[in-house]
This record gives sequence, structure tokens and C-alpha cells, in this order.
Amino acid sequence: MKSSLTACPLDCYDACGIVYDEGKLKPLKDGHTQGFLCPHLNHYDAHKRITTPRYKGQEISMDEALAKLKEMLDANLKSETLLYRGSGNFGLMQGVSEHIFAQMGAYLTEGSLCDGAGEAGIVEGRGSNKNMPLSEIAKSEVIVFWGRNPHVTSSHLLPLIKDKTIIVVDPVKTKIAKMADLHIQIKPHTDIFLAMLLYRFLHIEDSCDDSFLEEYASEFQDYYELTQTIRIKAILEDIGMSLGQIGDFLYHVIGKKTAIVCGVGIQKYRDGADVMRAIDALAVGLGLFGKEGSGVAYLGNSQEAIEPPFDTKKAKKVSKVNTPFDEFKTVVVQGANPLAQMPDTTRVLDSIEHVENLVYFGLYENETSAAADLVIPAKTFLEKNDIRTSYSHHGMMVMNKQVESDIGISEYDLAAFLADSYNLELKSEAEYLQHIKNHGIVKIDGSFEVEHREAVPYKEGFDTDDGEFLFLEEFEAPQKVEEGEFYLITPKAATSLNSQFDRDPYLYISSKSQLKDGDRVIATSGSGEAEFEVRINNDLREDCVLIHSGAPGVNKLTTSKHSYEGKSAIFQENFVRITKVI
Ligand SMILES: Nc1nc2c(c(=O)[nH]1)N[C@H]1C(S)=C(S)[C@@H](COP(=O)(O)OP(=O)(O)OC[C@H]3O[C@@H](n4cnc5c(=O)[nH]c(N)nc54)[C@H](O)[C@@H]3O)O[C@H]1N2
Ligand SMILES: Nc1nc2c(c(=O)[nH]1)N[C@H]1C(S)=C(S)[C@@H](COP(=O)(O)OP(=O)(O)OC[C@H]3O[C@@H](n4cnc5c(=O)[nH]c(N)nc54)[C@H](O)[C@@H]3O)O[C@H]1N2
Ligand code: SF4
Ligand SMILES: [Mo]
Repeated sequence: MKSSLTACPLDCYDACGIVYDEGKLKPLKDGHTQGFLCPHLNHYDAHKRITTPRYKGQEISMDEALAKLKEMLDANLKSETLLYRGSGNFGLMQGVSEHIFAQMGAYLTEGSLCDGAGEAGIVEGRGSNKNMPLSEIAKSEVIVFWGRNPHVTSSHLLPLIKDKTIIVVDPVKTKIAKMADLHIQIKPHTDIFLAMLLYRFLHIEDSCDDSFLEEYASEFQDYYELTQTIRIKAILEDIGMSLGQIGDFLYHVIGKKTAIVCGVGIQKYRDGADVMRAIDALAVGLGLFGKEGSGVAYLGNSQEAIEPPFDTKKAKKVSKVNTPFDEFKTVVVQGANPLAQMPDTTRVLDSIEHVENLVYFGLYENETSAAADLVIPAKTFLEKNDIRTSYSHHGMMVMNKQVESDIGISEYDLAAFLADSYNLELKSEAEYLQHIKNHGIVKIDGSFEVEHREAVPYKEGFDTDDGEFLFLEEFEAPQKVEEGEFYLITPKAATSLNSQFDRDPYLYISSKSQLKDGDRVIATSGSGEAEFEVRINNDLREDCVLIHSGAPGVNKLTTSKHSYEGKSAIFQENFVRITKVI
């Protein structure tokens, strides 16, 4: 019998389980899904998809589209071909295209538009990125949301935090900040100071977990000395907080089971790795690692403990952040919208313009499909078999095909067409799915999880060479805005999943700016400019403007430089100026 179980395919912490019931998407009652889905999946049908392939604007059949693709690939050297894959669908089978393009000798991408800087910081300090899963956060007494917006991006955390002490560190008065016991409305990009000052006072108050430090982080004295280089009064004034708030923070967390739940908000800067590492160091000082209900949650590696079924190790790669599109004759974009979501749109446009054959393989129309020579519609998650894992819990979610459809082609079938055309190695779809499933295990409660992922990692120390945490040895003071400049905050919107679904186009600013709702403004940065309509929002600091991910034009303002570590995009490094359009 066909199973009606599947899972949400979107790039989201929660990776909800779904029961497909006569055309309706219903949440799994058990486990992390807890009986609810978010608006994206509740209104999944409302979004118009691409139904027909097209070439240079003309509708064509799928057979013609595949023949065109082959013609394009035949016309140039395979080393002049690039596959640019985004995160539109988180199913593991999406990687099958990379398996094929790598064998052809085409280029793939490396680096991250997302969490790469923070992950690099974690790996430097701990030797690996093993995440604190949702099930452990549920056991903690105190939760610190540090640059994470759970009401928008990870709503399945919310039922788990009732009756817990909540601390929020965020430049915006988010919904969770308004509910919190303590909200530090920090100046953007100054988290490294806060984390280091908290560590310093923890030490001064003799409240560090000394036995943990002796055993697993013996360089703690040197780190304390590094934190002493910060001038307390001047820095507190600058980041917009009081000494009392440092005391309050420590009062709430000392001796308590604490989960520090970080999001990507802290690391959209060139030194994002160091910021994450300073937060980790605070957790080390508090002795939060290796204990139940304590630790640091970030975006784990969703493929942790799964041996990839696809071989891309030997493939040549270019950066995903400042991709030199102009060095390629054919570029295939899969599950991504680089013309909106990559940083520095002007650079992307200039570079992609030189591509002879731009192919877009996706579900929805957007800036990239509009620019593409060949558009190949994908199948939705309901129309293909897949399996997904999560970056915040250990569940392995089987995504069974629910409906047949004449629209689109699956990633596996596209790969099979190319394997056939070029005589490449490809196993059957069922074999790949089985390979992934073999990394799962059924738990006593009936849930299916990735085997060999630890609920409480680092129990026996860290994964560095000597098992000890490696503290930061130096750091860079963040750049500050000058008169007339604003920090650009560009987080996730409730109504879109990056550029999928309903994109929020507005520029938000506080009423101190003297602007009004409906005003039109030009925002300018070192990288470019874009026009927006204003919405007043007094949940923002007066030195900030906020434009959501997915807002058309926002990435004309961002830089394509990489983070120092992690080959990551740094969407909040540039400052902006605002001019009213009269
Ligand atoms: N609805 C919805 N959900 C999503 C997504 C979406 O687009 N829409 N995208 C998904 C993806 S791809 C990802 S990576 C995750 C990310 O989800 P989150 O990790 O929650 O990331 P963001 O929304 O980018 O930023 C989180 C918070 O960081 C704050 N912030 C910004 N700058 C700073 C700073 O300098 N310091 C501190 N302390 N905080 C700061 C922002 O104000 C924001 O409240 O969400 C996923 N879930
Ligand atoms: N300013 C700013 N820019 C950002 C961010 C930010 O916070 N601010 N966030 C960054 C982050 S964290 C991320 S992860 C990136 C995301 O950037 P992208 O990876 O480009 O993600 P989306 O914009 O969601 O575009 C995904 C596309 O995938 C297609 N798609 C969906 N499902 C499928 C499928 O099953 N198969 C195929 N073939 N295609 C499919 C859809 O058509 C959709 O257009 O954006 C980054 N850009
Ligand atoms: S919360 Fe995340 S995983 Fe769950 S339905 Fe919404 S987008 Fe999908
Ligand atoms: Mo992301």
C-alpha cells in the first residue's frame, strides 16, 4: 500500500512530518511536528508554479527541453559548464545532479549563502559541528535566543519553551523579545563584545565551571586576559546596554540548564566565525557542553552522520558567493534564485550576462527564470520520492511520492537522462533512497532518526586534536556606522521562504527617521542602490534599517566579499544611507 507520509521539503530548521490526506497536507501529531505546520505549507497550493518548459520565451515540450539541454552541453567543453545548486528543496536526492555534473567534468559551487561563517567558528573551537537538538532544548531551564527569530523561522521551538526563562539578544524587538525575561537590544555586529564581557564577569564573579575548564578548556586564563582588553564602560555605552543587564544575564544562567539558541543573524559579517566562537566560549565558561538540556544550538549539518551517496569530492568548484558566471558558457541553476538571493546583484547581473546558455530548473517564476534561456519546470515534493534530514533535530523523514503529475521532471529523472546521454554512472533511484535509509534507525517511540547522531555531544570532550576547546586568541573590533549611515539588517520574512512565496518588499525604519509609511526612498551602500517603499517600525533601533530576505533589490546593497572563515556570504557587512524620493 502506498504510504501517505511525507515531509516538508523547505529549507527550514523544523523539517515537519506531513500526512497527505485526499489532497490535504496535514501535520504529523507526534514528535517534533507537534500537530501543526506553518503558513508556507498550509497555503502550499496557493502558489502558482511553472507548468511548461520554455526556450527563449517559447513554450516547448519536456522532450524538446531535454534535447535543448543536451545541445547546450554538447556545444561547449564540459569544463565551461557550471551547476549552481541552491536550497529550494532540502531533499537529499537533490544532490543527484551534482553526482552527474561532477562526472561530466563540469564545475560545482562551494561555500555558503547561509550559515557558513558561524559553522566555521564552531569547528575552529570544538573541532566539529555537532548540534544541540530540539529534544534537548526541551529539557533546558533557560533559553537564550541569540540572533534567532523563532516565531518566524523555527516555530516548532515555541511549544517547547513554555515556563522557561527566556533571554533574547537581538537588535530588533521581535515577538520573542517582547515575551522575554530579558531583552538586550544590541547594536548590530557587537555580539562579540557582549559574549566576551559576559565571560569576563563570569570569571570575576568566580562563577565559571572550573572543573570543566580544567579538563576541557585549559587555556581559559589566556582567554580571560583577552576579554580584559575590552574597555567596559565605553563598549557598554557603544553597544547600547548597561552593566546591570550583564548582571541580569548572568543571574539567569549561572547554575541553570541553559540552551543558547543561535541563528544566522549573528554571523552575516566578515568575522562571523569569531562571533560564534565567542558565544561558544561563554558556553564553555558556563560548562554547558556534554550535559543534558544544556549547550549551544545553531544550524547543525543536516547531513551529519550520513555518508553521501553521491560522489562530488573530485569535482572542480567555484565560490557560491562571488561566482564567476562569466567564465562559463553554460550555467544550470537548480533550486535557486541567484539573481535575487546572492549578494551584490549588480555584480551577479554583469557576470551572468556573459553566459551563453542560462538554464533555470525550478518550481516558481522569479528573477532567474525571467533571465534564463531555457526553463525546465521541476516536480514538487508531492510528485517525487525523497528523504530529508534536518539541521535542528535528528529525524530522518521519508518523503513518499503522493501524486502523479504530467508537469515537470524530477531531479533523478533529469540526472538519468544525462547519464544515458553521456554514458555516466548512476544507480537506481531506489538504491540511493535505500542507501540513505540505511543511516536511519527506528527509536523506541517509533520515530525514525539518523543513527550515530548524539543527543548530548561532547560528553568526552571536544573533537579537536587534544580534546580541548580552542579559544579565540585575537579579534577584530567591528566597524561602526558614521553620521547618516544605518546598519542594514536583512533577516527572514514570515510570508516567504527566502524568495519563494509572498515576498515582503518594504524597507522598515524607526519613526525617528522622520519618514512616513508609504514614502519612497533610495537606499545606497558601497555596492549599489535600490528603491523601496517605507514602513515605520519602532521595534527597530534608530540606527538600523531592516529589509527582509527575498525583498526585490535588497541584495543590490550587499557585498560579495567572503567571510574571513567559512567562505560565507556577509549580507550585513555594508552600511546604507537613505534618501527620500521627492
Ligand atoms: N518564514 C521563514 N522561515 C525561514 C526562512 C525564511 O526565509 N522564512 N529561511 C530559512 C533559512 S534559509 C534559514 S538560514 C533560517 C534562518 O533563521 P534565523 O536564524 O532565525 O535567521 P534570520 O531571520 O536571518 O535572523 C535572526 C535574527 O537575527 C537578528 N539579527 C540581525 N543582526 C543581528 C546581530 O548583529 N546580532 C544579533 N544578536 N542578532 C541579529 C535579526 O533581527 C533576526 O531577528 O530560517 C529558515 N526559516
Ligand atoms: N539579503 C539577504 N539575502 C539572503 C539571505 C538573507 O537573509 N538576506 N539569506 C541567504 C540564505 S540563508 C539562503 S539559504 C539563500 C537561499 O537562496 P536560494 O537557495 O536561491 O533560495 P530561494 O530564494 O528560496 O529559491 C529557491 C528556488 O528553488 C526552486 N525550487 C523549489 N523546490 C524545488 C525542487 O523541488 N526542485 C527544483 N529543481 N527547484 C525547486 C524554487 O523555484 C525557488 O525559486 O538566500 C540567501 N540570501
Ligand atoms: S515550519 Fe518549516 S518545516 Fe514546518 S511546514 Fe513550515 S517551512 Fe515546513
Ligand atoms: Mo539559509
